[in-house]
Parts: sequence; structure tokens; C-alpha cells
Amino acid sequence: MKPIVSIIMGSTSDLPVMEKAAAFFDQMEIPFEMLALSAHRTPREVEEFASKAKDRGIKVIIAAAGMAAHLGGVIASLTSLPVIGVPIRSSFDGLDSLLAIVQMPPGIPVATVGVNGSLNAAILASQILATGNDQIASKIEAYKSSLTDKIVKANEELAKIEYKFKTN
Ligand code: RP5
Repeated sequence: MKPIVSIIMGSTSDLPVMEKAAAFFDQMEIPFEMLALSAHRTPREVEEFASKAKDRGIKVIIAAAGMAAHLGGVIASLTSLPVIGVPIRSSFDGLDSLLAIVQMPPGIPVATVGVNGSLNAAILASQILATGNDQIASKIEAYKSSLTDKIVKANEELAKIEYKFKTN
């Protein structure tokens, strides 16, 4: 299998958060790769990865990092592929990494999800892929319908709860 998505993380300490993204790609049957690369600890390897990702067939990159989180921005500066940043909560409740990822200068966007929002990053990456792939598009549509079903069931459960002044 050739990967079409890269999940990059600054450290394996980010893995517990990023596992949700990996599981979602498994569910969508989208081949992906996972690599640890650090903008500060392995800058040369980050450059090597980012400059070659497109030619290797990668379509979307997810970059997760905590603290002074420059990984997504550095990757985005070296590729025309869309980059989705996941701010990891490791200090200051993740506010430091959120701001470091989201506040990119004009010209080098990093689509940023919420703190520890790896599932949303994987969903967004899949939606980007779905624009050019009907199989992925129908899987995403089925996933989105399952979210509706969840709330329909929740309302059925809530309807069973009785209170003297509850009207429904
Ligand atoms: C960042 O620093 C990593 O993405 C991680 O979130 C944080 C801490 O890294 P470790 O010291 O646990 O390797 O680069």
C-alpha cells in the first residue's frame, strides 16, 4: 500500500493523542504513514520529508506538535500540499501550541484544529481527499450520517426520562 496521508508528530509522546487519527484512517480504509519528526530536534529531516512528500504521492499532511509548535508551519513552508496542524496539550493547557500553529503569517496557512483535535484533523484530511475520490466521499458521507443517528438515538433516550414538569 502507498500512503496518501502523512501523520507527523513532534515526539512519540504525542502518539496517545494521534492514535485517534490513525484509527479513523483505518476505518476509512485510507493508507497513511506515521513518522516522528521535530522542527527543532531534526530540522534537516523535516526539510527532507516536506520537500519530497508530494513526489511520493502524499496528498495531505497532518502535523501534531506541542509547546513551541513550529512543525506544521515549517512543513507548510516547504510544500504546496495542504497541512493540518494539531496543537498538542503539553504545557499552558495547549494554548502555546495552538497559537504557534494557528497564527501563521499570510502566505503559509496551516489549517488548525482544536487542542488535541486529532480526530477532526483526520476527518478534515479525509474530506480533502474525498474531493477527488468517490470511494472516500461515500465513506465520509456514511460517517457523517452515523453522527446524525447518534443524536436521533440520544433524543429517543431523553424522551424516556420522566420529570413532573418535563413536557416531552
Ligand atoms: C514537541 O514537544 C512534541 O511535539 C511534544 O508535544 C513536546 C514534548 O516532546 P517530548 O519532550 O515529550 O519528546 O516537540
